[in-house]
Amino acid sequence: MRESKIITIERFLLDTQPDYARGELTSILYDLALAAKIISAQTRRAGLLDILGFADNVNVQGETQRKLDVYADDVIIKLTQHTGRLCAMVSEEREEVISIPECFTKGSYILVFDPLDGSSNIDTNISIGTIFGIYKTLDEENSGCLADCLQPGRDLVAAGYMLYGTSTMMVYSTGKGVHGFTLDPSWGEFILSHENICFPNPPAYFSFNHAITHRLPTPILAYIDWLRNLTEPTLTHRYVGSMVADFHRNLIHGGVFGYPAAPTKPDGKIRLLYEAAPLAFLAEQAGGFGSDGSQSLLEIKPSYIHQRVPVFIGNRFLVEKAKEILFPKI
Ligand code: AHM
Ligand code: MG
Repeated sequence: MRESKIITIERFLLDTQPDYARGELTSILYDLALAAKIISAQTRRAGLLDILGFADNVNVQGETQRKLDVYADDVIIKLTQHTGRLCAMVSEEREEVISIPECFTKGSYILVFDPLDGSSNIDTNISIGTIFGIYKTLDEENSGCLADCLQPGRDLVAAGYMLYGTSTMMVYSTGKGVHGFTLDPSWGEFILSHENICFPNPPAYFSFNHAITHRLPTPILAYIDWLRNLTEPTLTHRYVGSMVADFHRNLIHGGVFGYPAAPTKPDGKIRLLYEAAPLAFLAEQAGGFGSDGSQSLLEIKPSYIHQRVPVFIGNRFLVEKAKEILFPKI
């Protein structure tokens, strides 16, 4: 008989931390789990606390920041910048690299994050999430300069996301499989609920925004048609509009999420550093693949921190088919 166990995220992190991490990476992940609890609590009370609606600022992407975006960004920075583990951060909500204030010790890791992915869904009570990636610095001095932040996804030492959905989950990988934890709100603990997640086969879903399909180039339309007409297996279309939620559903049930380039969005919409690369890292760890249509998302070195990239991510054979159709061998 299989003995059942209750394993908290803290216990799992301590038991599985990589040898080289010396506890530092483990503490960053633990701080992020705490950030997830705080953001989740605020998300649940959003309507009551008059948090819904827009903050006054427009972020670097030209999008109006919602109050919860600002809150989530603030929580992550305040929980991590003083710990002596990080030497720089990049957030979707901040134009420049975030330096660690002089009064705090610098560490040897870089944290990149989208504090609240899918924020257009906040005021309609639809799942949203946080995405993060963690890199090592490139130099011994822990300077935390721009070059440290512009590393390809292949060099990630850890990545993950938090999903604020029907339950709150934290899913992460340090390069040894993908593991998911569900928050028990009454205990305030993340409990291991999904160990060693792999994309199942056959997959069940494909996820594209069909409102933009009329603007897409013919080869992309041919690929979407291939997905639509697949018979073994047949795929159903689902699109939340929060990439983290679409990715999570497809990770659990199998499928592919795509946000291609279009004439109006020549580089696509998804940000490489803190959205696409962390999810591509998780996808590979779960037996899947993430590509920009021609190459692995993990091989692309960002030229600037808010760079956008076309994205196809999910079960490997579904993603590889995109390249076959987009770049046929002559
Ligand atoms: P955000 O980080 O500002 O929320 O934007 C990214 C989101 C993704 O989560 C989602 O897949 C995409 O934008 C949805 O875009 P669209 O509404 O064009 O389909
Ligand atoms: Mg966002």
